Amino acid sequence: MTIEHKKQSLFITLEGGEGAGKTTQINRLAEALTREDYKVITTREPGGTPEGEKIRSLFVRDGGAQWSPLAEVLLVLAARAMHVERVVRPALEAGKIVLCDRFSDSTLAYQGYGRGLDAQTIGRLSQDVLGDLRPDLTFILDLPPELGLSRSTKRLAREGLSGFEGEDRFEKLEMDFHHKVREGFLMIAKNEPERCLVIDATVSVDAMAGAIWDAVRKTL
Ligand code: T5A
Repeated sequence: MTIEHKKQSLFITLEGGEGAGKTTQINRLAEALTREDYKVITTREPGGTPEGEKIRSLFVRDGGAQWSPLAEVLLVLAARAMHVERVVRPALEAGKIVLCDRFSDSTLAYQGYGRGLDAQTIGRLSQDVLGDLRPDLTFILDLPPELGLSRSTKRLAREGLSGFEGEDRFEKLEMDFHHKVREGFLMIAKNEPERCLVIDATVSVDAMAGAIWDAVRKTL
């Protein structure tokens, strides 16, 4: 017996500061959609392809490196170019739902609002990589950075990772940076209310999953 999967191409991104619960919520959403017979892929940035994962390690794990904000954008865009071409576009063309842990809003929030690179430069450099591709729906998981960082630190400790072994590069940067990133995400949501939905990430995993599922169901 062949199982008929529902065909619907939809590009959903989850964004937010460190430890906001993106990975947890992507897994919950993928389970819910799969139960309803949608074809789903989950992926992440930086990363999503073998080449992109190499850039992720350079970018995230190399705690000694002092990349300039422009160099950081070029690194994430190199990974994104591979990811869009090899993973995201083919999956959407095949009628799948793509759930992506971070995408272009992270570049604007971290390198733009956080590190001060101007939005126009980021937009211009991103243009050839993205073409007409934009997420259909973006969840911005919002919480005070102090809470997110304490969740991330606990997770890394549970996994036995610390120092340069863990993906802790940005978590070492000062709180002021994380506050700017949070404000950046909220500004993005304010500027594009038809695409972005802010989710309170201070509540339980189940409550967050419920709010996300309600919004996705309306879009399907
Ligand atoms: N970056 C990325 C840029 O600077 N520019 C870019 O363009 C891009 C794409 C890597 C870094 O790259 C930067 C941003 C980042 O610094 P990442 O790995 O996605 O990005 O970074 P993190 O946000 O640090 O990833 P985390 O895995 O730490 O956070 P998640 O995925 O948001 O959270 P999750 O689900 O792993 O949860 C963290 C912990 O909290 C618990 C979980 O069980 C887990 O232990 N938790 C909750 N606890 C209580 N209540 C809830 N509601 C909870 N939800 C989850």
